[in-house]
Amino acid sequence: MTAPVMEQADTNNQAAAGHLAAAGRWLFARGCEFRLGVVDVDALPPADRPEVAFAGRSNVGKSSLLNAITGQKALARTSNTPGRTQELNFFMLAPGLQAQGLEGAAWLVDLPGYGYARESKSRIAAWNRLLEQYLRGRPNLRRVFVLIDSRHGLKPNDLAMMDDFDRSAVSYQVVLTKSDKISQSALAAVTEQTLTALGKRVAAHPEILATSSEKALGIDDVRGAIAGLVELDALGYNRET
Ligand SMILES: Nc1nc2c(ncn2[C@@H]2O[C@H](COP(=O)(O)OP(=O)(O)OP(=O)(O)O)[C@@H](O)[C@H]2O)c(=O)[nH]1
Ligand SMILES: [Mg+2]
Repeated sequence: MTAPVMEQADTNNQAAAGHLAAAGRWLFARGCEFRLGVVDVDALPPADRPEVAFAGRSNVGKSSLLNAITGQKALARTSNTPGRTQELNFFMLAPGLQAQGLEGAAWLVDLPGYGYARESKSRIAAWNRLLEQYLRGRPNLRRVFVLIDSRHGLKPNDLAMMDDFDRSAVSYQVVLTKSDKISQSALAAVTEQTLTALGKRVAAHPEILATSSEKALGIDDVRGAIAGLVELDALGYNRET
């Protein structure tokens, strides 16, 4: 008896994922614009619409993923120099749409990277303080995507940040990056290890996504995950179109 029920659940999940991927493509086809870079939490834009943030170690591929999901090669600055993105950069998704009289579907936030070599203690402290203040000031933050290099898996500073998210009940989802750099079997192994490590974490999303910005893999999955966090109906999205 259980097998057909499981199959039905799988079919329903696949259908839901398909709808979200379509919604994600619709949403991200409506463009994305850089609005402001913030170095001080006093300068944060109003917390009045859904927000998702991208966090992760320096050089993990945050800015590249933002460029890939928005289809704009130079939207967020990318570089080979770790620590390049020093501010919180706010991007307005679908600026031409409106919901509840407000412009845009959501804020996408490119957070400064952490954990690059030779980082001073004072810089680590400043990063921690900025993140803490940011999280405290953003009740509209729907999810943080925690980017993890698929070649390296979870590192101590990733775990420390997730501890903070668990403690402050900030929902987060792991996204493996640079999947083009490893074999399918290595990707399966790191996925399994990561899922096991996330199992007991209260604020972790139970699914993880594997992506390559370079080869455009998993990009619709990230778009779909974001589409599931915004007010699609209020923004005028019609499933049938
Ligand atoms: N092969 C491959 N390289 C990637 C991918 N994503 C990013 N990179 C490269 O990794 C480097 C760092 O990418 P960024 O997107 O700048 O990383 P970041 O996380 O924004 O870095 P910081 O802003 O310094 O924290 C760049 O050289 C990218 O071209 C990917 O999917 N595949
Ligand atoms: Mg960056």
